[in-house]
Amino acid sequence: MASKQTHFVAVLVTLVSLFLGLSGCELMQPGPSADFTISPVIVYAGETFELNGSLSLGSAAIVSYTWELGDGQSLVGQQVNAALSFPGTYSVVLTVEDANGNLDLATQQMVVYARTGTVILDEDFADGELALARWVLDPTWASAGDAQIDFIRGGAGNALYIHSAASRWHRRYHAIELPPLRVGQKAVFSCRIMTLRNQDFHTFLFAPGRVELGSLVGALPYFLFTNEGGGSYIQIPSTLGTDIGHPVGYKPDVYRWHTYSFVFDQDSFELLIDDVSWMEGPLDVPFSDSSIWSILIGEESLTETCNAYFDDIRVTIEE
Ligand SMILES: [Ca+2]
Repeated sequence: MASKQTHFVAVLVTLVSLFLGLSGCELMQPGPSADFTISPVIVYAGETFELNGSLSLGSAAIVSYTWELGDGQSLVGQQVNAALSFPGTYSVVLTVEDANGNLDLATQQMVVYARTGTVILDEDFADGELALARWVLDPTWASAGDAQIDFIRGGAGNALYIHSAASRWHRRYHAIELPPLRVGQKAVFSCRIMTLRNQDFHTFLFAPGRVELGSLVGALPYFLFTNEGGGSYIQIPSTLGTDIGHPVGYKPDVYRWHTYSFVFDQDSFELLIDDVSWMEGPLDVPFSDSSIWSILIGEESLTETCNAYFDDIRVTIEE
């Protein structure tokens, strides 16, 4: 009897072991594992790239590959060609399904760049007064009547004329969206300005990058020309108005156009006046932290006045 009972227990143990073993075998057949590659490594807006899901694994056959590109596009296939129309950062998601109906997904962040040479903004005020609507007035201090579009002979054509009084703070802005900058690329902001010395005090502002109009947090360095204090200021907004240099001394130069350009890469800036480099330095805030910027022109001084023409405001992506 004792041996029969022992034998029965042994059989039971064997059966249980077999059952657990079979269960274990099922656990050894996991669902699929999604993985994919994107090529080429650098992707530009509007240009074809390839998504390849063949790195995905599964103990059962993978029967479907579904792609979500992050802009609303959805594609199907192990290997697909795609394009994204606009620069930016996208989350690309691959979902795979195996023959047992098990799913897995993989996500990759993908940066889409703009080609060098892309023109983000080119404002020449050619359409006259209509342009005023594109350059929105900050009504905090100034009134709309403090600016107008004038026609200037000698090549400039229409230009924006700001002539606010001493008690004003005339700011006009235009929002732009900048693409992510690939290593080696730069964003170049430029503006032609002509000041008029028909009064004792005048000032002008060219502030290429504000995240919020009313706040300097996260903004890019800007250029303020004023005769108060005897010159011009490059200001690093994160230190709120602390001027870091006076690249141009106060020397009224009237009825003559000058081109002011800021060049930004991911962590530094350079100011050029008439294509001559006047100043450069590091950026406190990495350039790519925001893609939406407002370009400000006008003045930011309540003690002086603005009497200047602005024209040919351009933003380009350069190398
Ligand atoms: Ca013009």
